[in-house]
Amino acid sequence: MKRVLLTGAGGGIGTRLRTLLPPIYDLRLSDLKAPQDLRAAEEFVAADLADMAQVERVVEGMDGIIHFGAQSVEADWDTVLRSNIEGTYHLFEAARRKGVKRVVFASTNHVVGFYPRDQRIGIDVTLLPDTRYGVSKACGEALGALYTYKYGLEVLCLRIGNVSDGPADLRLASIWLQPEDLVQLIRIGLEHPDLRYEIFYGVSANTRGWWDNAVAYRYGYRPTGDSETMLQQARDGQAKRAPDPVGDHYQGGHFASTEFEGGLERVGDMKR
Ligand code: 15L
Repeated sequence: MKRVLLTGAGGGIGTRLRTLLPPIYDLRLSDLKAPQDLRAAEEFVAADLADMAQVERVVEGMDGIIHFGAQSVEADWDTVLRSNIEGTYHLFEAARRKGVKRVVFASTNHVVGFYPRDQRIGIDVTLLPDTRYGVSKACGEALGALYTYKYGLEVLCLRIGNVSDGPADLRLASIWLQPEDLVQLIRIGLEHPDLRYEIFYGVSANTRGWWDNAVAYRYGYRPTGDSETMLQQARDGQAKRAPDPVGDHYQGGHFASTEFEGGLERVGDMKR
């Protein structure tokens, strides 16, 4: 794996990857516009994911793609439709047309955000998206499966928790992903010889984690981060949050409680 395209290079995770990945891959960065701090040694090609011709141009000549370009939180339907559903379709279709073999797709924990926090879940549970954003990422996972089985791409979907230097509240302590562990996951996605189509949770080895990431471990993932070492910081952050009975119940947190109609008793928990 030599030439790798990173979409969403100007976003929060993209910015971290611009530092962490260059020792490993020859990167082409892309986003709607160039990061302000673009360095002379960095290659940047602007592209709007909503425009198929631009996406084809940016994937040309790449061996692999790390696809982080997206609307990354909840938004109105037109926004998620254009950026995340049509945009991800363009990305996979352009990869097929241009012969790019591998795609690492940034999915999210919000495809399963309506599972309660006291339930440990694997990757094979019924999807329960907590937002239109979560629905759009579930569509991206499905597109990845289609392009793998129908057209021979190889795709890793990462249901990412929260990438940061440390957890800002207790929910984030359960879903924290240390940036270096994300790099391990990306390397499996781009380099593992046995990978065809898989879904992993993008999460570190948090003592208070909610997700069974056995499939990732089978591919050799060995996370080194555990948010327990920063628990006090998470507790302090939590103490500053307003109580949120719905958000505090579900794994998706405030993504789940935003626009939620009625109380928790209305729907109950999915029991499988
Ligand atoms: C996500 O999918 C978001 O992209 C990120 O900004 C975080 O908010 C994260 O989920 C989360 O669940 O906290």
